Amino acid sequence: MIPADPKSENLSNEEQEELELPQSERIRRAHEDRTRERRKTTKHRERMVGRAAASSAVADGYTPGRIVRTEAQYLIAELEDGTELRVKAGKRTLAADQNATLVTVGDRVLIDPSTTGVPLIAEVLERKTKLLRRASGRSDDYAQVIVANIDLLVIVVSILEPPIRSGIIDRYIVAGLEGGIKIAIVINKIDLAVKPEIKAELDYFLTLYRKVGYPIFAVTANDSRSLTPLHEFLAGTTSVFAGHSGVGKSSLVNVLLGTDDERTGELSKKFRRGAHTTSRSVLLKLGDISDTYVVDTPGVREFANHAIESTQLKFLFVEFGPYAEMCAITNCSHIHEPACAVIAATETGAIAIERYASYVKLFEEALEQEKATRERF
Ligand SMILES: Nc1nc2c(ncn2[C@@H]2O[C@H](COP(=O)(O)OP(=O)(O)OP(=O)(O)O)[C@@H](O)[C@H]2O)c(=O)[nH]1
Ligand SMILES: [Mg+2]
Ligand SMILES: [Zn+2]
Repeated sequence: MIPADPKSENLSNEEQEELELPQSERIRRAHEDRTRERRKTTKHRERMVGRAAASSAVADGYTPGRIVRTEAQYLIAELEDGTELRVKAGKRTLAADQNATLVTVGDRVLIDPSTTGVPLIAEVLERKTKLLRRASGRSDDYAQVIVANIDLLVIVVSILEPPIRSGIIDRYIVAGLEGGIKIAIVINKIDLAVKPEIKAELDYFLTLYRKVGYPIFAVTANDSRSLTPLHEFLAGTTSVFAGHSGVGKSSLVNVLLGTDDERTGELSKKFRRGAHTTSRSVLLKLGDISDTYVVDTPGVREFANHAIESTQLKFLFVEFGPYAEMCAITNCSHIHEPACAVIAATETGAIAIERYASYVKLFEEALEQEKATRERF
């Protein structure tokens, strides 16, 4: 499980000798060393995290991997040689990210191969980016990490069935930006945009988000040619497809993969909404293009943003920037202040009313969360 280092000419004699040992002996020794270390220091955690960053993982006897999906209580890690390994996380699993989901799809992990039975994730490495949502049914600020270490959030909506709403798009934009992730928007099911008023709505949203500055694609999973620009855009990235249930995330992923691997579902006849077909996130390699991965996620009914400071929220609505400079009051929240240039720009239509409405909604939610936090302490 521990691949010999191909760059072995850079190793010291001792390390070189280590590599010549049978793999089982190497693992045993590495594990012994680690156990000794562990006992030596109380600052063990910090050191482990620091060391992991220095990527001495293999020399330490740990196998690096990336979590690609879950399977019941287990996680499936893809190892560097491309093979998959069933692993688990436990009380002894260390994580740089506190008060958040311990392990999730996209996480880079170090696996302890010396444990008997299902190997244990020794450590979850620091997440470069993360997509967070507020954990339902919890009042503290615990963050549910939907997916980690992705470059691009592809917000999927459908023009009809279910109908497009900017509220969910803006929530995801905020969550993506907050997590350090780039944004793209996909409007699916354009084959259903037949009536002139639906076509007009499609054009309206395309123009709106293009103007704000996010790449946006109008596609239909029923015609793979409509996906060519998106396909090219995804090359070289690790992206996550997120959105309401039934908008066609899995259908699109299937077309992009050129397979039927991802299960897709029927819409409920009554509501024309998705029936939550995809039940867990899965990271997939996009066929022939190297280093291109996509994570298909289960559809959400609603998306509650994880705690964002009310005073910081305005910076995530990028098109407010040029107007905010002209507000009469410094640190204007653009909610109630007199001579607010953002409100004025919304009135003239320079800022889309939907975007401003999303801002107000999210601002109020942020205030509520801050109040709840104050009351807890
Ligand atoms: N007309 C039309 N139907 C589509 C299109 N894309 C997907 N569908 C249909 O929409 C339904 C839902 O598609 P899924 O791909 O399962 O949707 P999903 O977003 O993965 O849903 P969840 O897994 O529940 O989140 C299926 O019946 C698809 O056949 C499209 O471009 N046009
Ligand atoms: Mg799905
Ligand atoms: Zn203002």
